This record gives sequence, C-alpha cells and structure tokens, in this order.
Amino acid sequence: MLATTVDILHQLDGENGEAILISPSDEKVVTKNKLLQLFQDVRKMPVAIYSIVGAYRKGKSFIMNLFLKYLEGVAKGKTNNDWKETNNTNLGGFSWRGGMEPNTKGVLIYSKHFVIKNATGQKVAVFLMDTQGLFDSETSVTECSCIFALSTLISSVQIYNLSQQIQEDNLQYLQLFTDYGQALQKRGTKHKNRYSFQNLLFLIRDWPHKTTSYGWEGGERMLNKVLEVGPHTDGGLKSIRKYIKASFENVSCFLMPHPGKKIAQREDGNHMYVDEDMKPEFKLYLNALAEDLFSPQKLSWKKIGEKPANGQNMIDFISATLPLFDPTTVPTIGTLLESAADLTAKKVLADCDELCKQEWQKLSNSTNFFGEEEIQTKSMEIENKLLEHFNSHMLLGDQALKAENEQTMLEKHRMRTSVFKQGNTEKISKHKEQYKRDVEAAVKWYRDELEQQMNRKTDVDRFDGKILEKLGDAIELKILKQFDHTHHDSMKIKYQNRLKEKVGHCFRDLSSRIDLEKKNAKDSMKKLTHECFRVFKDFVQQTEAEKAKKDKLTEIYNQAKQNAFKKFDEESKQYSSAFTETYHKKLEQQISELQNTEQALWNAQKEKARIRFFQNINDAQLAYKKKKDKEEMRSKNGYLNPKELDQLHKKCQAEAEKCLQEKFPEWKEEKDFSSSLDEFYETQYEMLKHNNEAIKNKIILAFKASAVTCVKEYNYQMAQKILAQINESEHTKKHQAALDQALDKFEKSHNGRNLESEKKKHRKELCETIEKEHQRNVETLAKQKETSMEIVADLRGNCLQTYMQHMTARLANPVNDERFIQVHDYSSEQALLQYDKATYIKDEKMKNEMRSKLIELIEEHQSKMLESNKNKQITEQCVDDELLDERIQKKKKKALAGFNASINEIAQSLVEPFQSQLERDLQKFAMQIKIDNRKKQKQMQMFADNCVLEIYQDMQKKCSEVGIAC
Ligand SMILES: Nc1nc2c(ncn2[C@@H]2O[C@H](COP(=O)(O)OP(=O)(O)OP(=O)(O)O)[C@@H](O)[C@H]2O)c(=O)[nH]1
Ligand SMILES: [Mg+2]
Repeated sequence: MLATTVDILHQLDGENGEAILISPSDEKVVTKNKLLQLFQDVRKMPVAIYSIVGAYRKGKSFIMNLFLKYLEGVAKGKTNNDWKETNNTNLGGFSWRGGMEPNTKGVLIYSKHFVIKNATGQKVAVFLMDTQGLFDSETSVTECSCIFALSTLISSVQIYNLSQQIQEDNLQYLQLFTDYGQALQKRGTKHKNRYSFQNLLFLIRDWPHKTTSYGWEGGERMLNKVLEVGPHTDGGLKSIRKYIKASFENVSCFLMPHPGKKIAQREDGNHMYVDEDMKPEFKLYLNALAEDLFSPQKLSWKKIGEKPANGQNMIDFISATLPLFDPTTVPTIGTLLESAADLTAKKVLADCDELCKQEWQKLSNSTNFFGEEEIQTKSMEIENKLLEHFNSHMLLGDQALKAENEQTMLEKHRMRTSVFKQGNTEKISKHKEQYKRDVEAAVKWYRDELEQQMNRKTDVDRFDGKILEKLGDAIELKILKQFDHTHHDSMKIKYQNRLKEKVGHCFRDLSSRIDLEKKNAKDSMKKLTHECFRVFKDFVQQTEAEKAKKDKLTEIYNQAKQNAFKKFDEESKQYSSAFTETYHKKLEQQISELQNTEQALWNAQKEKARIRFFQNINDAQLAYKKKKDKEEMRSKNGYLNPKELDQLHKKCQAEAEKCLQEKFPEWKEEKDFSSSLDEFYETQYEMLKHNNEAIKNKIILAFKASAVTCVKEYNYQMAQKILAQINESEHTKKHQAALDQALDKFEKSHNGRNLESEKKKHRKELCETIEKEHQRNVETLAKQKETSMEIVADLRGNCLQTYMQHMTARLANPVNDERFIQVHDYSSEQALLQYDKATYIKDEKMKNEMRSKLIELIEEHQSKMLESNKNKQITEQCVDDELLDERIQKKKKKALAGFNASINEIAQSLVEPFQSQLERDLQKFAMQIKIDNRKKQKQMQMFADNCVLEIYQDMQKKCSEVGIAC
C-alpha cells in the first residue's frame, strides 16, 4: 500500500527542498497542508509535473535526482554538463540507494519547484515526482495500479521507466494500470480531457542494442516497432496498442545507455554520487534527455479539462483525486493470474463486444430498417457468434469467472441489441425526420423556386394561370426526380407521395395567392381608373367657369386629361404597361366619351349663345348708331377733334354694350362675340373718322371760299374807290375799312370750332391776299394819279392849244391890242371852257391847280402872242398862217394814226392775259362758291373795265413816252 506519512526522505545538501509524500490515507487537512506547501507560491502559475514510474530497483529515484540536479544547475545558470558538479558526492532530493531491497515508498513530489519559461515566454513551475517501485513481492497489483494511476493522473509527463526493452507484459501492465486509472478517474472527476492522460515517455534504461542509436531517434524507432499493428499482430495486442495510443495524448521513447558498472552495481544502501562513475555516454544522453525534457519547447504543463492547471488548480485537483485511491474503498485487483484471467476475460469480453458491435454496426450501416422480429433473429445470430468466440477464447479462469463473464458478455450483447433497437428506432425516426426535412426542403425549394420564377415574370405572365401551371409542373418534376435519386428505401414512395401532396398544396396556395393578387391588381386598377376619371371630371368641373368664359375647353380638357393620366401612370408604376394597357384604354375611352358629350353640350350652348348674340348685336349696333346720330346732331355736324371723336365713339360703344348687356348679359364671356362687336366698332370708328375728316375738308373749303368772297368784296369796294380816284390817305382809310369788313365777314362766316388753326391759317392768307390787293391798288392809285396828271397836262395842253388856235386863227394877221385882248379873252374863255367841260378828271384839287397853271400858261402865251402880234405887225409878210395850219393838221393826223395803231397793238397784248385770268377766276368762283353767276360776271365786268381803264392809262403813259399825243 502507499505510504501514509509525510517522509522527508532526503534532505539535499544545503538545498531547501524536500520530497513530500502524497497519500490518500492522509487526513484532508494534512493533505491540504502538504499541497499548500507544494503549490502555495505558484497558485496562479501553470504547473508541470514530471513523474517516473516503473519496476522497483531500476534507478528511477537516481535519475529523478539527476534531473533535480540538472534543474538546480540550470537555476544557478549552469549549462551543458556543468550542472554535474564532479566534486559533489551528494545526489539527493528523492531517496535512492543500491541493493535489492525496494526503496521508495508511495508517491512523492519534491517541494521545490523550478520556474522555466515555455516557448511562448510564459512561466511554468516544474515539479518532479518519484514513485514507489512496482512489482516487488510486497506490492499487490492493486497497489501497483494505484501508484501508476495516481502518478499518471497527477503528472503532466509520466516516465515509464523500463529496463533494456519494452516487453509485451510492460504494455499489458501499462494497459491494466491506465485502465484502472481511467476507471477511477471516471468515478471522481468532472473534468473531461480528450485524452485520459497527457505524456507518456518510455525511458528504456541500459539499452543493450548497439545497432539502434540511443536517445530520441532510437527511442522513436523502438516505439514504432513496439506499437506497430501489423496484419499478424494478435487481436489482444492490437487492442493494447490502440488503447495506449488512445489513452495518452503523446507517447514517446528515449533509449538510455548503461550508466556503468559503478552505478549499476553499487552496494546496498550506497547513495554516494561520483560523477566519474557514470559512463560518458550515459552522461551525454542524460544531459540530452534533461535538456529536451525541460526545454521551453518540450515543457509540458498539466492540463485539467483541457486548460492549463495552475498551483491552485493542482491543490484542488489532487485534493479531489486522492480520495479515489482511499485504500478502504479503492477497487482491488487480484493476483497476476487473477489479473491475467481477468485480463483475458476482459479481453475476450472486449473482443466479443467488439464483434457484437461490428455485427450490429453492419446492420446499423445498412440503409434498411428492421422490424422487431427481424432484430430478434439477428440478435440470436449474433449471440451464437459471440458464444462461440467466448468459449473458444475464454481459456483462463474458473467456471464461475467464465459464467460471470459470459453473463456480462450476453448482458452487453443484450445491451447492444437494445442499443441497436433504439438506434434502429432512432434511425427510423431520424430517417423519417430526414424525409420530413427533405420533403420540407423540397417543398420549400419548390415554393421558393416557383415564387422566384413567378416573381421574375411580368404581371401579365404572372396572372396567366397556364404559365404558373407549366412552371409548377416543371419544378415538381425536377424535385421528384431529385427526391427519387436521393432516397432508396421503402419509405420513399410514401414521402414522395407526401411531397407531391405538399407540392400540390403549395401550388394551389401560390395559385390562389396569385389569383388574389390578380384580383387585387384588377380591383386596384379599376379603382385607380375610376379615381383618375374622377380627377379628370373634378378638374373639368372646377374650371367650369373658366371654360365658359375663355373658351378654353380644349386646353382644360387637355390639362384634365394630363392630370388624370399623370396620376394613372404614377400609381400604376408597379404594374407593367401590358397589364395597365386595358385600364389605360378604358380611362381614355371614359374621358373621350365625357369630353365628346361635354364638347357637344358646350358646342350647343355656344351655338345657342351665338344665335342670341347675333339676335341682339343688331340692336346693339342700332343703339350705337342712334347714339352717334344724336351726338352728331348735338355737335351740329361740326368737326370733332380726335379726343372728342374718341369720346363720341366710346359713348356710342357704351350705349351699344349697355343695350347688349341688358338683352344678353353673357356676351362678354365669348371671345367670338366680343371680337365681332369689335369689328363693328372698328368700322364705325373708321366711318366716324372719315365723316369727321369730310366735315373738316368742307369747313376748310368754306374757309377758302369765304376768304375768296371777302377778297372779291374788298376788291369790289376798293375798285369803286379807285375809280373815284380817291387820294392816298382816303384810300388807306377805305382799305382799312374794307379790310375790317372783309375780316369781319370772314370771322362771322364760320365759328371755326376745333379748327381754329385752320381758320387762323385761312384768315392769315386772307390778310395776305388783301394786303397784296391793297398794294396793287396803291400802285394802281399811284398810276391813276400819274395818269390823271398827264391827262390834266394834256387837257391843259389842249386847252392851251385851243387858246393858241383861237389866238392864231384870229391873229393870223397882226391886230391891234384891243382886238388882241378881245381875241385873247375869247380864246382864253374857249380854252377854260374846254378845260372846265372835261368831267373825267375827278381830282378837283388837281384840276383847280392845273386850271391856275393853264391860266398862267395862257397869260405866258398871251404875252408871247402879244409880242408875236407885234412882231407880225412888223413882219406881216413873213409866215402864211394857212400853210402853217396845214402842216399842223398833217402832223396831227399822222400822230393820231400812229397813236391808234399803237393803242390797238398795246391793248391787244395787255388785255388778253387779264381776260384769261378773269375767265379762270370766274370759273373758280362759279365752281367753288356757287354764287350768282350773273352778279359775278357783272363784278368781273367792272373789274375788267377797271382793268381796261388801267390799261388805257398805262397806254396813255406809254404813248406820251413815245411822244404820241392822245
Ligand atoms: N543497471 C543500472 N543501474 C542503475 C541505473 N541507475 C541507477 N542504478 C542503480 O540502481 C540502484 C537502485 O537505484 P534506485 O534509484 O534506488 O532505484 P529505484 O528504482 O528507485 O528503486 P526503488 O525505489 O526500490 O524502486 C542503485 O544502485 C543505482 O546506482 C542504471 O541506469 N542502470
Ligand atoms: Mg526509488
């Protein structure tokens, strides 16, 4: 049994560690204290525990002490072989010694840990564990199993210390111990590692075969060979190997050379350590092994539940594990024979179970399902096979053991049978579930696929039932084919039918959904069409007044239509144009029908209104004309300035519109009506303007005619005055009076309203004309005066000539003075009488002046004649009076003839232009003023006479210039 006390087996030389016994027999407190002592300092640090186990007296404690030495050396900074201090003969930590007697007792952990960083730099507390040697005569298989199992459970690395080779029994024991450990582990721990144990190192001591190199390399070769499962490997061995591989996370092997005789053959109790005693080869591989085992790369920490265990975890874990190995309750294992029998039984049972498992597995692997009877038959068959195998292999052990194991085997078989049954049932239900899932998946796929494909269709195709049917059939065919291909058992038909049924449901569901969708779509389109039509109607109604007023019917309809279709397009976006086309057309038709009806109605109304308008427009026009006539009457057909004319037109227009408004108030709302009235207004206004213009022309003509009349009258008056041979101042007075009279008459002839400028213009022209006439008259008067003086001079000359003739005639012969005075008086009287008789000289003043002058001349001639008479008296014989008379008469005749010829010639040339001028004027007067022709002619005659007089006077003057006496 394991040691029950804490033994400080060996105190290292001066070192501060101790080997602490871990025993299940300890009180909990003791164990706790020991564990605290061990792991107190590394409660939070991952822990690695290196354990060694194996047959007694094989150098386990020795090599663990060397590892301890190595670790301490490393801790002190020593490397390679330096750690083996040659002068130090102490090798301690764990108790070791030479001799045959077993030494180490129980499971011991060295209290001092060594902190080593692993490959990731994490600190790991390394502990070393030594165990009691196995297989000595005092240690039972149970104890061996406990030692092995406990140390393997606690450690992270288990070194299976073997001598010279790995024997089959080593493996069998290994299986036994690990099996035992696993069984206890299962009992006690809740932690589940993938592997039961972590690292197993086969450390082969004293490796004798030189052909295989020491160390890891040889160890690996050795291990492969041992653990290899060949075709000829015994079934039991195979299972051991598999078992080992399956139980340990990592299995490795290291071949150690022999340490040398001095080490191997030391005396009993000798634990003196001399480095030189070890063969260099041994030292070399020892060093290599220590370096590798504790290298950061190979450092292996303890795992609990797959997690790194720290000191605290180890306290808990070991505390929980130790009670499993309580000697009073721990399961016992018999002797080796018993164990062998047990092992055999165990193996046979395991083989039978494996066989059983395989048999049932074959059936399980089959896709078929089995009924109750079928399973019973199969079970019997397998049982027979198992019994056969059991009887042929269960060679060790007594009958009781055999019977017991046979029962166990059969029990296990029954258990497996029921497991199979359960599995079969589960398989059936799983299969059913799978079928159900497959059916569901297929149905889902069918539904999704059908829906997706249908969703990709346009709404028209989507609503076409035939397309859905065709698609549904195609997809159904596809999934049934797939289903048929996937399943190959008796259930298939049933679930295929179920699939068909569900697919049918699915199809009907989608079909009815699409039908509903179609119905909804149609309904919503109908509703939309209706709403859009309402939009159209509302817009038309809202603009009713506008429509009537402005004749915007088409524009309004277009706008309303645009609004309606805009709404239609926006709200039917979700549908294709192919689907909405029908409704679009329907809306169009509705709108068109309404539009036509409205248009017809509107046309009728319009026509009615037109008829009414034209019935009333005549009255309006009449009202206009009446007003116009009235206004014209009021203005006495006088000329109107543009403003007045416009006002008149507007008044008339207002009258017309008033009339229209009374009879047909809606007339303004119709553009045609107002425009036709506008045309009338325009014509009327043009006529107004034309008439006004004619009035203006008439007035202007009247102005002109009046001016001409005034000029004529002026001329007439002035001609009278001129003929009367008035003097200049009188003439000026008369001119002013005649001018005033003419202007007064002109002024009175027309009031000149609205044509003041024209009147002024014509008045000015009149003044200018009269002024010209006046100037001419002044000239005429001046000429007349001149002519009168000439005439008077001529008269005076004639009278003087008469005097002279009388004198000459009576004084042909010289007379006495008396006679002379008589003759003179008589001649003078005759001359003056002649002078006074001349009535054509109107200028009395001038006539008197000339008379006095005549008298003066007569007196001059009297004195001359007196003198001549006297002279005659003296020269009586000098001149014949008759001859003189004759000569004078001849000259007179010649001059008169010349005068007459000259008169004729001059008169002809001067009168003609005046005559034509007169004719033109008369014609003009006759045409323009339509006055009494006869009166005009008379006036013209007077004028012509006057002109003839002027011509005569002018001619007289010319005659005098050329020396012709008139
Ligand atoms: N042949 C041989 N002997 C060794 C070796 N290592 C140590 N020894 C010797 O074996 C003897 C037993 O050493 P221990 O270390 O006490 O052996 P143990 O396996 O711990 O023995 P128990 O504690 O009784 O199980 C000592 O005399 C050692 O010198 C080795 O590798 N080969
Ligand atoms: Mg020992």
